[in-house]
This record gives sequence, structure tokens and C-alpha cells, in this order.
Amino acid sequence: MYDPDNIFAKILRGEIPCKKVYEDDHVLAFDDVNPQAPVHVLVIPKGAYVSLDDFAAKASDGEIAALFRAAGKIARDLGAAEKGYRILANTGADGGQEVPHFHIHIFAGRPLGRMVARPE
Ligand code: DGP
Repeated sequence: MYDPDNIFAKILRGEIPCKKVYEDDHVLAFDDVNPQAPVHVLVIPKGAYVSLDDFAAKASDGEIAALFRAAGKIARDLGAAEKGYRILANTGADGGQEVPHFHIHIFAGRPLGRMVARPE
């Protein structure tokens, strides 16, 4: 069940400020409040989807295309496409998802290391 009081829903309603990077009819992107790389942008659908699982099952083809086109454009416009970058979508408890509104992280601006850390 989608929680309409999650922090990204509040950002979408303008109740909490964000540093906007991109917006179109279906997508909002903004800087992560706790950046893990010199570039750390969150790309979110405007629709109420909890996770990638929810988004892939219920979003329209237009919403899905818009999100991925936006992510690619943002990375390119931020100058990340040439040296490379990483996209990440934490999903559910084992995925470490903290905010229950589907989002894609874009990280860039430094070598990003291993894809997944091994357990200690
Ligand atoms: P995840 O673990 O994938 O659910 O990542 C959630 C991200 O959201 C995390 O990197 C920090 C970011 N975040 C949490 N609250 C806020 C906020 O109020 N504003 C912004 N810009 N980012 C936030």
C-alpha cells in the first residue's frame, strides 16, 4: 500500500523543498539530501508507486518510458555520460529501500567502486 505521507510524496506536493534537477509531466528529479558521490540525483515518477515492482506492474508505458528517458537525459546533461555513472533502485527490505516511493539513484563524478559490498 502506498503511503501518501512518505517524504517524496511531500516533495511532489511542494510541502518539502528540493533542489530540482529536472521535471516533466511524469517525472521529477532532485539532488539527494545525503549525497554519496559528487553527483547524486534521485529520479522519481510523479505517480504513486511504492517500488520498482509496483511501478513495473502498474505504470503506463508512457510513464515507464518517461522515467528512463529522463534518467538518461539527466546523466548526459550533468556531464556523466562520458566518464560513466551508476543507476540504482533499492527495492524492499533486503534492497535497503528507505523511502517507499519508487526512485532511481544516479551516482557520478568519481570511480564508484564495487557494485555490491561483500558482507564483513
Ligand atoms: P533509498 O535507500 O533508496 O530509499 O534512498 C532514499 C534516499 O532519499 C536517500 O539517499 C536519502 C534521500 N532522502 C531522504 N529524505 C530526503 C529529503 O527530504 N530530500 C532529499 N532531497 N532526499 C532525501
